[in-house]
Amino acid sequence: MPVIKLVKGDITQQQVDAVVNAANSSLMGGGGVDGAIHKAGGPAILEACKQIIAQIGHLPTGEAVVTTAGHMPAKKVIHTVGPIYNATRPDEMRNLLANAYRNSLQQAVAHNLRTIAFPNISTGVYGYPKEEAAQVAISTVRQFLQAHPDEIDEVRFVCFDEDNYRIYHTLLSSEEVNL
Ligand code: AR6
Repeated sequence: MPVIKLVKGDITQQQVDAVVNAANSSLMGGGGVDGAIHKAGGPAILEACKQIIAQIGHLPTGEAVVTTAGHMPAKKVIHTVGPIYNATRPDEMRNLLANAYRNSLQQAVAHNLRTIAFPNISTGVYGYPKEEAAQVAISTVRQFLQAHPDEIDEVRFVCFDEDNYRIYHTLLSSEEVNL
């Protein structure tokens, strides 16, 4: 069975098959974890993103694509786009955030990437409440792993800020996970 792990730190330093990027639909880089990934991986990532955008125009919210990880220890980057939080549409927010996690995992399976590190998608600039986002992230990942027990070895939640780390620690410590 795959394991779920929790670490506090910088996703660009993770030795995994794939790190997930909380990008925007343009895939042209930005701040937060997106800026950190492009900086750590170097220009090869933006080059690959430009080629993808030339073909698809933009990456819709909830979808995911794979590029090189450039100079990072990871083999690949899975770019996904979380929702910009809108409190008047909570169901739509949950669905879009769940799609971002699920489609990232689907891309991992499609590219035979067996260890995947996720940042806390949408909980920075995009304003998704951290506790609710963590519940969506954990339940979506857990469901996916139950359905694909032989295709993924590890999902690692990489929390950069103390708030998210504490929330994930509380939610995950009641589960059979490797903390
Ligand atoms: N490693 C892991 N997590 C990080 C790192 C890092 N190096 N740096 C920040 N975080 P955000 P979003 C965490 O704003 O809310 C960008 O400009 C951070 O603590 O990066 O999905 C894109 O281009 C937070 O918990 O992403 C988009 O325009 C989490 O990453 C937009 O921001 C997500 O925060 C996407 O917004």
